Amino acid sequence: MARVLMTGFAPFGGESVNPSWQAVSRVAARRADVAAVELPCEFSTSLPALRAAIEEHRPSLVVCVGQAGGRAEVTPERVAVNLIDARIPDNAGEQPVDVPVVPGGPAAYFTTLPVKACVAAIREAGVPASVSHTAGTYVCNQVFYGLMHLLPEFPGVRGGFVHVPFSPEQVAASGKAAPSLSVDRIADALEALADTAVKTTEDLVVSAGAEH
Ligand code: PCA
Repeated sequence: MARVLMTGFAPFGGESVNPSWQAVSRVAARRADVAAVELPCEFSTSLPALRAAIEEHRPSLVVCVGQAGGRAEVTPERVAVNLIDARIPDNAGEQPVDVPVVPGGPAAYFTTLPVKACVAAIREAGVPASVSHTAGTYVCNQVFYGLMHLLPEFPGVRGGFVHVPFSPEQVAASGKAAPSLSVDRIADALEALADTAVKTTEDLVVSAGAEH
């Protein structure tokens, strides 16, 4: 039985691949203790798919991963907000604006991953990383919020969300001037993150704050 469940997303926004799914499936191919599941980039189906994956794999750690095109680093997310405000339609053509992920739910949830220790471990593995304080208001934030809302049903299970940059192939295919990281390096980062999260329950007390 897999100890760690990693999810990635289907391609969206006109892309033909999503490095989050490419990287988590690569980690699962490398390691018997990691299961990878692809989530649809759809507001109506992503959270039922996440619940089904947790019920199937019964992990002790859940790491959901998504693409954040334009970011240059692997960024463990600290906080999920109870807000959907879609800039573009999802893969089902839905574009909800200013609706909660969970009606009546708390405004926000914090990750239960030790994000600072994870960032230190990812850097140690040679991959650029930093803590992020916003997962946006699109499907990734929805999945992150939904995960943190769901986890109390699974006592002892910790989890959180990580955004990753474009892959070099995506940047080359579109000609956009955006930073990128190879799928192998993203996979290295996710392995370091999972290993650290499994063994670290108290996060490092170091500054990772931001003024903006
Ligand atoms: N990134 C999007 C949704 C799916 C993905 O990989 C986001 O950041 O919301």
